[in-house]
Amino acid sequence: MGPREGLNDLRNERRKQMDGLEITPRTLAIGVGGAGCEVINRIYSLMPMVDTVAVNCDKEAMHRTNADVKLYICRSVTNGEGAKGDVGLGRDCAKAHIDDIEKAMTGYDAVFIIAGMGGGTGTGATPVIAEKARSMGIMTFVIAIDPFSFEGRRVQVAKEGIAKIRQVCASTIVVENDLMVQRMPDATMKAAMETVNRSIASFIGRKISLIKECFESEFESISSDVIEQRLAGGSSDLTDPVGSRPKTAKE
Ligand SMILES: Nc1nc2c(ncn2[C@@H]2O[C@H](COP(=O)(O)OP(=O)(O)OP(=O)(O)O)[C@@H](O)[C@H]2O)c(=O)[nH]1
Ligand SMILES: [Mg+2]
Repeated sequence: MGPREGLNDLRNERRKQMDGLEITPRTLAIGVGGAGCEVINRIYSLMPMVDTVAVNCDKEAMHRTNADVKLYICRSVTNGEGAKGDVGLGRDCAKAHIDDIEKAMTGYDAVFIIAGMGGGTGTGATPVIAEKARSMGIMTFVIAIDPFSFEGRRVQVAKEGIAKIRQVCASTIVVENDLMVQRMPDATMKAAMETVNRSIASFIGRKISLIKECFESEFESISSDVIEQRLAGGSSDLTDPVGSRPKTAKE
């Protein structure tokens, strides 16, 4: 038996051991506030493999939203009266429910947080949620929707909100509602926003597939390295975890 055949046998053996292993990373999409929850609705209905959480201070919007977990976060802070367009209240509501938020994110490897900027809930709660996710060691991405430039005061509120989110999460992507005005000049505001929501949902779907592929190919390549080292050392014992540990610089 030549060395190549030996290597192939060991690879096949290793694959058999890996077959029963679930190495899929756990990914979660969290929508915050009105716009975020609209995107979550879409993800929930079109991408059943993605776990979803909806966070909002708006009771009626909450009823319209479908998600695996719904967190209505303004009961204690505003007595259930919403965030009233106030960023400080949005932030306080998220802080008041930080244990629920943590519980909803527990066990996930990657989270995508989606929120519209310029109102109270999405702008105020998103930095709190992103910071918590990062402190839990979760790979964290934020998709922040910039309001239309004709929305007045909201534009400045959004700018400050995005800066705050960037302080806690470097992987923040800003999607501008304005882009749709340029691309679909005759569309209504609602149609333009729905187009943005659709593209965010499909972007997240693609990123989640990519993360899964990366994890899987990484795992495969680590395994084959270990196999090759083992073969070079003349041992066929693949189950000894100490022996298969890569050497550190000191060793
Ligand atoms: N693309 C898109 N943008 C939206 C949608 N709804 C609202 N927006 C934008 O997001 C900004 C923030 O709005 P919301 O998400 O409704 O605000 P909120 O976080 O619920 O804030 P409060 O209701 O004040 O607590 C708006 O100014 C709009 O520009 C939506 O469905 N899609
Ligand atoms: Mg709202």
